[in-house]
Amino acid sequence: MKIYFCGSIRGGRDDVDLYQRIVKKLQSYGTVLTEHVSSSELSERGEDASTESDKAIHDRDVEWLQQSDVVIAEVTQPSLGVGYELGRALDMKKKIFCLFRPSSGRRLSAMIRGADDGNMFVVIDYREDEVESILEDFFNRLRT
Ligand code: 6IA
Repeated sequence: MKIYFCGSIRGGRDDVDLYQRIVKKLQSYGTVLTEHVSSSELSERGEDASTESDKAIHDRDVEWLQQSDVVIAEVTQPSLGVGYELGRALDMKKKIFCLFRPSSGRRLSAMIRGADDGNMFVVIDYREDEVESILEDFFNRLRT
């Protein structure tokens, strides 16, 4: 299974440790195409000295999105890129699972919460300590 993971990069890297936990768990279910999203070397200001152009990043990510079987997004840290990916993925009719932590004190965008159709696009509120079990439930349900 090819898994596309979305998490904030230029939107802010506060949750990068959690992204690492998510990616590690996702790797037990398939190939994570966007493993770099959880890299602690990737900062919001681009201090990783990446030589890739924004166009190359965009085009490659859209290509990976097309190839993916499922899209998992951590949406607590607001990110334009993640919102854009989710809109594109919805249009591509991908199975989408968004994870949001109310304990952040934020309110999730209505354009993400309101896209939940209980089937192809699902948003779930969770606590950090339950992230692995939330993902287990999601993948178990996918198989049935
Ligand atoms: O707007 P954001 O940067 O927060 O968007 C984050 C989302 O867009 C992630 O889910 C990624 O899949 C995608 N994305 C954004 N920037 C990159 C990137 N390099 N490499 C790969 N995917 C990306 C950014 C380079 C830079 C900070 C050195």
